Amino acid sequence: MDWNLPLISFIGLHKHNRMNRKWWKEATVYQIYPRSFKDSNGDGIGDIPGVIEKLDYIKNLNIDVIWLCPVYKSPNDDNGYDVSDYRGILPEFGTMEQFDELLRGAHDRGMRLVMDLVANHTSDEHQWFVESRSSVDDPKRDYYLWRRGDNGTPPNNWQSFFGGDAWEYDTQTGEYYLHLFTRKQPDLNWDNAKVREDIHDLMRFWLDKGIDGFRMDVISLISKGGYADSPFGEFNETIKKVYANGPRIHEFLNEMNRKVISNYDVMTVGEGPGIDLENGLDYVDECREELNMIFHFDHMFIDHGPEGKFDPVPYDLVRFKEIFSRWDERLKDRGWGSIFLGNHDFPRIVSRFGDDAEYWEKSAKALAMMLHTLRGTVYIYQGDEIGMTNVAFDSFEEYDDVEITNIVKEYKRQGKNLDQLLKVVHRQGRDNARTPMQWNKDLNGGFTTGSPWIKLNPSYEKINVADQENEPNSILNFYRQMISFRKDNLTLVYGDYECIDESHAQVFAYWRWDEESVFLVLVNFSERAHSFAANDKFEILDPSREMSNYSEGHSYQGNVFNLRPWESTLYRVK
Ligand code: ISL
Ligand code: CA
Repeated sequence: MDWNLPLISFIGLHKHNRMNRKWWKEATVYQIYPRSFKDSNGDGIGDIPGVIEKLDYIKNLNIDVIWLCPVYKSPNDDNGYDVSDYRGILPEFGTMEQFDELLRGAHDRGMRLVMDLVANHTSDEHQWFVESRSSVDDPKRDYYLWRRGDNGTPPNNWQSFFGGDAWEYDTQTGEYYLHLFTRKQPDLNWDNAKVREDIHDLMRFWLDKGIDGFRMDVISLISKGGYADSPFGEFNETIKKVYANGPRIHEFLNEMNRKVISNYDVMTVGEGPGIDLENGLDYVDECREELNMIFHFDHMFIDHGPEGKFDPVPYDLVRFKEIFSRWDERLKDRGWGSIFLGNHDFPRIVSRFGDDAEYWEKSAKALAMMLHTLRGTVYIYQGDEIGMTNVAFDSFEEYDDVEITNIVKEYKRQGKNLDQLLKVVHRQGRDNARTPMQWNKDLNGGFTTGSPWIKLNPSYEKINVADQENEPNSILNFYRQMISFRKDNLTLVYGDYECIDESHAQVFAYWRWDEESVFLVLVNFSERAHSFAANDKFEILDPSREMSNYSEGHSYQGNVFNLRPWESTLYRVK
């Protein structure tokens, strides 16, 4: 291949990418679920001083940004995603002084801190709701979505994300209020300008303290449309067309950006059920001035069957690759992507997309390589950097998550098979990601000296930070190297992306390139060996192997690479 041709196109087409450099585009973000991270005082609950204790650990992982899940006052119906006071810290997590210390500690180490903004709904114990529910003519009545029922039945057929009606009848005033999540999470009425101003104010409160941005919980849901029955049988379709992407969503986000966000050097990432390839760019197109990034769920719902997450089906790698490729294509030069495979709402990534048995270590590293070589900001969920796996508790009593509790109730009501459900919970339940962080092999994995709020995954004797600190070839050290390799090679951040042989059902391979370098990334998503032929987009003369989960024995001939089980290798071709 003639090198001159692609070089010309590099200069012409791709140089401007670098001109739009932003710290948050180059960042690797580490998500902390504080309840399960580190307990400092032996009450069994992770807390802010626990996070402070571990700041050096996070820094040594080469992290740039910490995203802290909610630490606000909350009755914890949904583990903090039900806020009762946006300006107060939940006492079991610590005090505002300790929060300030955490923020300083992160900044002193050259890291940034992003908080979770949960503003689609509040807790029913928030003062606004307490007042709102008190009478139909309370000044706060219109802060929430109250409707008259229809002859003793709810205003419409909307269903909660966690099962059951999305409307709760309130005897005090004889009306229903909307809650897309639990009945203790009433939805705010964003059409009310006072609600928006109050949210803007509380955002300023945190930004003025110096935090570095927000992850915005279910932000795609804040604008509600009409209140007609949903005509769709399928829940995901209902989300997209009825609950999410409402008529004023972009007006609200643009207003928030103009009035609040644009006054600070911060990042925003909106979480969005109902966001897909069709509408995603509307949220992050740089010229629209709404959000920097979104979390879409196209790949996270990939194994959901017709009945949703508790009806799992095997996932298809071709489809998986397609999702990443189509999104890259859609956002290219216009908006910015988020690269993640898990969080506190989903199973452990190595159990879900890798192999948590024989090829545990290899596959965890393979996923780490994929995360750090696709275009977009990288998000790592706590524990994935040591390859934490799913947990399989023996009974429902050992689970805590309200989503699990609700589905169990629903199965009982319908007389469905609970043994079967337990197996599905082992695979899909959110508590897979919420068992405590595994620091060492001492009592309770070093998470707490007391009795943990949720049991540890017994795997902590085998999978823990302390062991991996001492092992040069550990998953943890692989993450460290991958993160810093990406930072040193901005081609992996900004460079173009092209999938090779998209229809290959076992290997995910792609080119990343710009005027500076050309990389070839090969990830074998299977326990079998494969010979994989790269295309001739770039000439492969004497590629240098930069990163791999196999330390030796690499073989290739021309452009054909012999990949061993779960092998992932990154070559520099130029
Ligand atoms: O986990 C899910 C379904 O099993 C998702 O649909 C999830 O409910 C959705 O992505 C919204 O998640 C966010 O808001 C919820 C909260 O429970 C989640 O923890 C949070 O990440 C309500 O605030
Ligand atoms: Ca504690």
